[in-house]
Amino acid sequence: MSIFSKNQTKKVVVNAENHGYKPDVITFKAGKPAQIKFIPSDNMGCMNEIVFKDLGVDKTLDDKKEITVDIPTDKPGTYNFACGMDMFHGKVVVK
Ligand SMILES: [Cu+2]
Repeated sequence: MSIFSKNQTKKVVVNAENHGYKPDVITFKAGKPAQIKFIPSDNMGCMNEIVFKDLGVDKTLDDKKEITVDIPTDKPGTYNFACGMDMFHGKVVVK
């Protein structure tokens, strides 16, 4: 199987005590399907909500379950994300 047909999946750990998102910058290659899995931790606070304003995504990390966000990779771009109160930030770069 060609590596070019492979999905790109990356994990981000969410922890309000540990300065937010680890990592807080996630890079994907344009042209391949891409997803981020947000992994909740024991210390969530308002970070239990994940907002991608540009993508119209607003999801809740309930009950310590991870959530998956699909990232469009049809063209290069940057998508910012934040917690529900817009205090913690991260960004996704498609290039
Ligand atoms: Cu917050």
